[in-house]
Amino acid sequence: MKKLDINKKLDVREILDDLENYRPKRRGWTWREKIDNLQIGPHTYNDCSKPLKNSIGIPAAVQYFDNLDPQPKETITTEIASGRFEDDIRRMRMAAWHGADHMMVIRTAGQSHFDGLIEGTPQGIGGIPVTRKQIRAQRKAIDLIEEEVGRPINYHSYVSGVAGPEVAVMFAEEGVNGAHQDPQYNVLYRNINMIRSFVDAAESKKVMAWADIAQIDGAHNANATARDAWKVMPELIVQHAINAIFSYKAGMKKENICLSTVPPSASPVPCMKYDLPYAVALRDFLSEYKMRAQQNTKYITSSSREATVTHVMNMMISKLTRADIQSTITPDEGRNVPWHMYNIEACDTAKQTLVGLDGLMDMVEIKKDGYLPKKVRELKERAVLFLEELIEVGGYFEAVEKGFFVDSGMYPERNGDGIGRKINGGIGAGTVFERDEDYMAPVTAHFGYNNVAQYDPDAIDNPSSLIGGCTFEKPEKIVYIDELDENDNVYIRLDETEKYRNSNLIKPEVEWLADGTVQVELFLPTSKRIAEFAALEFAKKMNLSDPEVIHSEVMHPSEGTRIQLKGKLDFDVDITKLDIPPEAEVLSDEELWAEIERKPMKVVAATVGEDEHSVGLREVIDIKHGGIEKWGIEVEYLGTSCPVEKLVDAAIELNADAILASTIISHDDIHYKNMKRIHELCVEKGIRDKIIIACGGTQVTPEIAVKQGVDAGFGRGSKGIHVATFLVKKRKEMNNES
Ligand code: B12
Repeated sequence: MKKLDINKKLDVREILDDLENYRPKRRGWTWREKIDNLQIGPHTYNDCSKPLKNSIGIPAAVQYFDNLDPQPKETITTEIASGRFEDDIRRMRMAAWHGADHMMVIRTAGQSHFDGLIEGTPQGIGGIPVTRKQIRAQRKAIDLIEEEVGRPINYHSYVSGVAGPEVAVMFAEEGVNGAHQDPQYNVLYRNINMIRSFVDAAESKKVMAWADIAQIDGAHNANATARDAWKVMPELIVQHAINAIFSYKAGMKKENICLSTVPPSASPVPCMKYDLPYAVALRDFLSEYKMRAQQNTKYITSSSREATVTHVMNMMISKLTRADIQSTITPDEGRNVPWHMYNIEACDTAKQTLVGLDGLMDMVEIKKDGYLPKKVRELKERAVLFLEELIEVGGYFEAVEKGFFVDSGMYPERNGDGIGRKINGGIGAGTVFERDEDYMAPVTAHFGYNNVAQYDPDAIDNPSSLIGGCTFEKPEKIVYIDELDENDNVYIRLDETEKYRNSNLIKPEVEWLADGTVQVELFLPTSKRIAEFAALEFAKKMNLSDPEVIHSEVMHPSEGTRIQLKGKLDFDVDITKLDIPPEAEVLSDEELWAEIERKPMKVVAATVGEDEHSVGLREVIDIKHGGIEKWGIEVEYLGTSCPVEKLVDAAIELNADAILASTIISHDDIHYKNMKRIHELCVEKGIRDKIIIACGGTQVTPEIAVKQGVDAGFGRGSKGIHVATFLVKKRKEMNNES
């Protein structure tokens, strides 16, 4: 497989082909290439990076700005977790086109407790089982996708759990570029023994340093766990500091150590007052490290709107305090396993916001007196005191045992509800042994005492030379294990959905190919509980199976409730059987000029009814906007709020070839009623077979317009060239000219 074809779907079977021999293109993390004073069209950007070769801008870019798609300088992360790597790959391709260059693959529930690597391609829950085959397949696909979009893409997963070092080695071998690694996470949230966790972490970090893998820590989980997330701010700083300095001492470059920082609070609390001082304090203390800003998820609900606003508010803080990586959390995180389109929405939200805030820091600055610096100072003092007390009680392990961490009191206040772990307890307790005097491992990037000199003093700096190179230098030594489970593997899943793979048949999907899931939105004029049950009834009558209400929001206790529900469709559509009218071809400038010169054309135009909207019509007629006057068509413009009778009479009086009516307001289908009336008037006045009628407006669907009796309808995004082409062709057709 050499290159992706933009017009073709990514073929997962081709990716799997010869995977055994696939080697990643490169190692290590890549930052975006910032361009100072980037000029795109008439705009100058201060904080943007090199544009993409192929991309899709936000909807307004596509509609109004000729796909203007500036890329912010921050790396944009998308987290993908459908549990099927083959479907995640397709989502990654879409996300890359929308600006993501950091693909974070979540791993399956329970993998942290696997003391070894998993192989094959089993399906996961809440993520994929991170196996060599799945990783290699995704890396291979991303290698192709990055060429398609024209920017390196960082591939990321997790080096945690009891198999941390094994996973780190596999990641180094397979060209993974970023990883979560923080022993505190294992201890606090996975109950893995602390000694084992820290020893494993040293080894993992050393391997990651060799592979130039960027690391993200796990501190943010404290505010996702604590009841009042803003109260753990001093502890968060301490957790970041512990992992950062540990990583540095294990050999990582500071620029590869990224702090996972999340604004701890969210509206309706006055979140800026908590989150900004916290972010400033963290940056002040740990200024040499990189910041990966994630959205607050603690207070996320099933409202995708609310989640999006939180995301945008959080990005304001990212901007004010220089985040290097902007993670995106999908706005549907609070209601389902994220769906394709919500990953894309989140990437677009990040891109739109960061581009929108371009240049902000050249215009404003963080205040140096008043509330903010006072609060920053206070947080720093609390963090320092926390760290001092931790040392006083005997160190990190003792502090964890005493329940110092994830306590819901604002330090030094304590609520006694922290997560306590025993130094000798937890998974993997008692599995750490001191290395023997003559211990030796002939491998690259190994942490700690490794008595190589006993075999060859010249190999001290390169222990793997003793065996002619380890898998890092000699990838051919990697043992590639293919499928182990004959019932749970990618080929079975591909076969099950084969009918929909590169075929004529399509089904809606949100996560997995042909999963059939759709979302329906309803407003029901009743109370919440009744609405939720009534909605399920409507869903059943719409033939949706497995209906489930995924979001409900009270508009008023008795007046009404907004419901979003999901359900499944069990039928498909054959795209070859669709009756799709051909897309209208446009004539060239020369053809249009020649035709109008051969036979001049006159039209009358107006916005009809009680409608004052003129912009759309002017857009399609004015020469200055590329309207039909450009090709010499003579336009008699009658203005806005023009009665339809006046328009038709004017057409008769001026002996016009066509009537152009704009009708923007669409309440109670007034736009279609106006069209119908124009057609009828022309019939009544005996000119219908001699005159062309074209109508347009924001809410106009061409097919429905034609059903009103007019000759053509033009909706949003229409251009003068479309209208001129139509007029010329239609006149020829009416005059039987070829
Ligand atoms: Co207003 N307005 N507005 N508005 N307005 C909107 C259109 C909208 C959709 C806003 C909303 O509520 N969602 C509603 C209409 C709702 C509906 O019925 N579907 C709306 C309303 C309700 C009003 C008011 C009634 C509000 C009020 O006071 N109660 C009043 C109108 C009063 C009145 O008409 N008597 C009102 C007023 C205004 C002002 C502020 C005055 C301006 C209009 C200024 C002006 O035109 N001189 C106004 C605007 C600008 C808009 C807005 C923001 C943009 C419309 C626009 O210019 N779009 C829209 C919201 C929106 O759509 N973003 C609301 C840009 C043009 C280029 O796009 O109109 O779709 P377009 O035109 C394209 C195509 O549709 C097509 O080609 C065009 C180019 O691609 N086309 C064609 C259009 N006409 C024709 C005709 C022909 C012959 C052809 C071939 C093609």
